[in-house]
Amino acid sequence: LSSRASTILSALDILSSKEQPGVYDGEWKGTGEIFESICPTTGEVLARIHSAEPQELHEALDKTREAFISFRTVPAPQRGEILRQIREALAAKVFHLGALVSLEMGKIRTEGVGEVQEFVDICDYAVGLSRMMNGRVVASERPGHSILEVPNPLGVVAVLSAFNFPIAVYGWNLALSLAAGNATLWKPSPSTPLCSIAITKIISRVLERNGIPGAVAGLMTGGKDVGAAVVESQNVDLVSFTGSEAVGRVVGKRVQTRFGKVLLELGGNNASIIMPDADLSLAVPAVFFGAVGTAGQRCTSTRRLYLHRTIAPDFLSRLQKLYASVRAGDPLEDSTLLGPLHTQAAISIYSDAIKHLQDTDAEILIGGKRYDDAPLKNGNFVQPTIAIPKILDPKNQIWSTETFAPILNAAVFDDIDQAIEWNNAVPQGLSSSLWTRDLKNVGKWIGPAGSDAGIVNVNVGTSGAEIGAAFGGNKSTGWGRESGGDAWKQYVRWSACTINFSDKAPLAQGVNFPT
Ligand code: UN1
Repeated sequence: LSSRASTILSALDILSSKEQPGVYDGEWKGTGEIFESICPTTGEVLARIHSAEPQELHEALDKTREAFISFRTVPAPQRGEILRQIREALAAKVFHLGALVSLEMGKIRTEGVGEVQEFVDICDYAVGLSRMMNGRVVASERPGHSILEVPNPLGVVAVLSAFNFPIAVYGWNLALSLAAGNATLWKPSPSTPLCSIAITKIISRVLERNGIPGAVAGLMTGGKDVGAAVVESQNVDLVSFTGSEAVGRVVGKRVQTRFGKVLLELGGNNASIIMPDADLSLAVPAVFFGAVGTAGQRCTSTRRLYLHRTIAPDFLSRLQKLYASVRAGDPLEDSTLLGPLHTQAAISIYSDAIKHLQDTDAEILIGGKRYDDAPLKNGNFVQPTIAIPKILDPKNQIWSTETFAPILNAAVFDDIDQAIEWNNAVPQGLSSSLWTRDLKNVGKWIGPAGSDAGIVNVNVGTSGAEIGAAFGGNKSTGWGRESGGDAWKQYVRWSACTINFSDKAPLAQGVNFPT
């Protein structure tokens, strides 16, 4: 193993070269199939992880349920105190954890640290929440009666997370789930097991110190079979899934079939719209970050760019200059802006999309190829690309599919209504961004005839949302909301409790039923 990899792994207490267990339910175990964690920058195998075999899987699910039974009676502010300690433990390791994200997932250093910061932030939020998960007192129509709406812990929450945010998305779920009094079982992407092991080790130590069962924050690495077993388990009350639309459709149906709760964060296919009065000195760098940041592998990445005709040539020439200056390389180096794609398979997805653009006579303004000189050719590096498709039909696959790679398709419009129509014409509805100084445009954009997305920004790019507002999208993005806002309300079970403290027992609606 390279020395920088060993340094990062040993700082996080992970056995580098050895095979190691990838299941935690109070104890570390795993004697199932072996998964490799492969560095996308160099191709080196970072570790081999044993996933769960079926018996271990069932045991872990049972232990998670038992952990819930004991944890649900811990008062919410005490759960908040545990979250505060988790926050401190994560903050103490933020740079090493960020480096591990860069090493294993491939995003650049500042973004790796940034996603660990999201976990720290949501812990802060959830500490406060632990004293604010309020129910309501509702006025009863009957004398001497009161109605309470009471939030109670829900049960077991399974989090199935994706490779692109191997730490933050689990953080959003765990923090709310733990504040709400649930036990959480994490099934991470099989290609980022080390991130999940490092985080689970940190959290399990805090739980242990507080005498809380480890299975309150369990881990279950593995592939499709393990994911399917978790999704189908009657032991799991809420499945929070982040991933592709195709898999999300299956997960949604399966959970619904057994009447479980589901929270879906699926594809994004996000547009930025640039009006003639936009401040281009802000808009151009924002589109650059949105499209090239994380090598185009955020759900919130900018994939479509709609430019008003009057500013289109100027905008594109400025954007091209930034693209030409991009420094591709090792994501752990401070000067790098562009890391690799996460897997080799993603290179084919990128190449197929470029080929389809070429076959349909799109103009490729810049990019379109792999980096095939050493050392970049050892990793999964592709050039960020701007294309002007000939085809303008938003239903065409060029515009309607989410390609998880740094390809930005641009088109010119004359009228804001046209741009909003294009923005909304795709199946997905995660993030969107309008650049203008005109209040009339803003009003339209955020109103009923505006953007049909969960994130509707003005003079802010499509990616990089803060944790305070609810995060999620409409339509084929799955309608899920995580993180801030009212998202916590999904992690509890609500009871409407009518209490009679009078000497009579009247029926509602004045119904008379004499005995
Ligand atoms: C994702 O890509 O799955 O808003 C999450 C953002 C990040 C989270 C992205 N805070 O881009």
